[in-house]
Amino acid sequence: MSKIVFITGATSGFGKECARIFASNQYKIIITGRRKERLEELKKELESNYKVDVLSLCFDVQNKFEVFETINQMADNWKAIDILINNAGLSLGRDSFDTAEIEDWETMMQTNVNGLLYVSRALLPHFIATNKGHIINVGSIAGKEVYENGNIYCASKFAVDAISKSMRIDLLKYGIKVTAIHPGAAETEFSMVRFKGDEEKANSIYQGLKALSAKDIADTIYYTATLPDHVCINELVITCKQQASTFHYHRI
Ligand code: NDP
Ligand code: 8X3
Repeated sequence: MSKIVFITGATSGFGKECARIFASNQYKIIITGRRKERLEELKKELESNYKVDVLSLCFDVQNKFEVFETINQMADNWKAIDILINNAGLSLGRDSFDTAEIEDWETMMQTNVNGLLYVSRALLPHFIATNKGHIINVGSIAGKEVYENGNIYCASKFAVDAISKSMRIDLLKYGIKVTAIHPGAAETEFSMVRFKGDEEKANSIYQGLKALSAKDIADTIYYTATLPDHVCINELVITCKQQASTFHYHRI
C-alpha cells in the first residue's frame, strides 16, 4: 500500500520539490498552502506525471480553527499519514530590532511557530493511533546562530529547533520519529517574500553563490524519510559549499 505524506507550504520552494520527489516514488501526497490555484496546478502535474493520488488542502497555518477543521474533515482513507513535513514558513523583513515592523514579527511567529504546532497537534492522533510516523520539521541555520537583523526570524527558527527536540522526546513512546532539517541559503521565493517583492535585494542574497536549490533540500528530506524504520536522523544543518555560517560566505 502506498504511504501518505502531508506537506505544508507545497505551493513553492522546498515543499513543492518535496511533493515532486515523493510523488515520483509513488507516495500519496497531501499538498497544502494558501494559494489555491498553485495547489490545483501542482495536483494536476503530480497526477499526470506520476499517476498518484493527490489531495489538495487550502488553508492558512496561522489560523488554528482552519487547520483543525480542514484536517478533521479529511476523508478516512487520507488520515493514515506516514510522514508530515512541516515546511510552511517565511521571513518578513531584515531590519534592526528597534525599527522592524511588529506586524512582521507577529506573522513570522504565528506562521513558523504556531502554524507548525497547530498542524502537528491536529495530525498527531492519526500517528498515535498507528504507533508510527515521521515528523520532519524545516528549521534553518538561522535557528542555530543568530545574525544581525535576523532577530525574530531567528527566534522563530530557534523555537522550531527546540520544538523538534521536545517532540522527539515526548513522542518517543509512540514510535514516532522526529527530524529537523536546517538549511542555509537556498534559492526559492524565500528572499522575494522576505524583501516584500524587492527583486534587487532578493537577488543580492544569492550573488556570487551557487546556493542550495529546493531540490537539494527535497532530496535530503526524502533521504531522511526513507531510511530503515529503526534509524532516525535527529537533525541536519545543510549549506552550500560557499557558506560556513550565517555570516561567513565565500562569494565568487
Ligand atoms: P518559499 O517562499 O518558496 O515557500 C514557502 C511556502 O510556505 C509556500 O508554499 C507558502 O505557501 C507557505 N506558507 C507561507 N506562509 C504560509 C501560511 N501562513 N499558511 C500556509 N502556508 C504558508 O520558501 P522556501 O521553500 O525557501 O521555505 C520553506 C521553509 O524553509 C520555510 O519554513 C523557510 O523558513 C525555510 N528555510 C528557507 C531557507 C531559504 O534560504 N530558502 C533556508 C532555511 C530555511 P502560500 O504562500 O501559498 O501559503
Ligand atoms: C533562511 C536562511 O540565513 O537567510 O532561513 O536566515 S537565512
